[in-house]
Amino acid sequence: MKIVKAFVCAAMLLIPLAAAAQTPITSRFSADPSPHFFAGQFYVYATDDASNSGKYWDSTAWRLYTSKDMKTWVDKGAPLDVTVFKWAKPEAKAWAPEVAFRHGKYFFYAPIGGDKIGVAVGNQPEGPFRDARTDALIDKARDPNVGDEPIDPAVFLDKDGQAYLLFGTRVPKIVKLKSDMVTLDGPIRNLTINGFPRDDPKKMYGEAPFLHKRGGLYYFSFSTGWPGQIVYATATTPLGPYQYRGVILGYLPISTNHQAVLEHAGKSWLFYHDNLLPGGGSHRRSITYAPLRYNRDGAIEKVTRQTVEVEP
Ligand code: FUB
Repeated sequence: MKIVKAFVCAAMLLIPLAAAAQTPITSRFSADPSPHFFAGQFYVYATDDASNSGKYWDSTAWRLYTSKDMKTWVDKGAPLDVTVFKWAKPEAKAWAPEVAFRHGKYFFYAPIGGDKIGVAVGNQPEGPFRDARTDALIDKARDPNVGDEPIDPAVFLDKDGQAYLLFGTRVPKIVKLKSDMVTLDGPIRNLTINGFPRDDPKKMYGEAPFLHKRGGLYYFSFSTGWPGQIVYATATTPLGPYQYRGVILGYLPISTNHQAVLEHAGKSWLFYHDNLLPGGGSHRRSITYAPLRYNRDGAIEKVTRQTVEVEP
């Protein structure tokens, strides 16, 4: 009995400790993190769930949070909103952003209205950003093979200098970018993922494509749907084909899951959104992160969502 009591006490002590590990970076509802280390500090660009209607993801501006130590985060407001793109409807929804640094400039890839991706450019990571073109970089009405929804842009800059833009729902899309980062270079291709587990029909590509490289291997991570798990596949070339490898993060109690990997100073983190703030939900998400660990064979260890797993 004493042993049982001791175990229960220890478990009770562990609960707040474990829950504390899953802390949102901001008390403002936000989602779809695009994390970076630029100019000596951490930057997270995000979809703004605090200014949406609460019934849909219909906010029209993106948010930025910065940190020097990944513990204390500063809300830098809205570095960009859809009105910067004169070709966009001012009420068009502003979804999962991406930012890339090249040639001393910061490129902001902005999915607008669910059918276009714009690109803005700035000299500082916090902006201001101006439209880098006079039209959308990706436009469902103009470009072949963009799929159902050209959203969720992610940029991967390989060591050989070739940049790639990934995007899309249901079928992952990849296209080369010219060195200027604002022009497509060649066709939009489908990205092939082989080896999904046959016994799980829910294991498919949904959205949130992200590409990073480690030890010569390309890691393609994504959400499997609505709701979705974050899973990954690997390949020896950026264009694939990719081989399914496993789950990084399980289902969350919200309808979406959207991740990005940040690597800095030999460390690796998975940023994603969750339901961690009071009053939260599928349209009121919160950004958090967890360490990302690899096994010797290059497999990614599954990230434990501790707030759920220690629940009695
Ligand atoms: O935030 C709006 C949409 O929800 C994103 O584009 C998707 O990735 C999902 O997180």
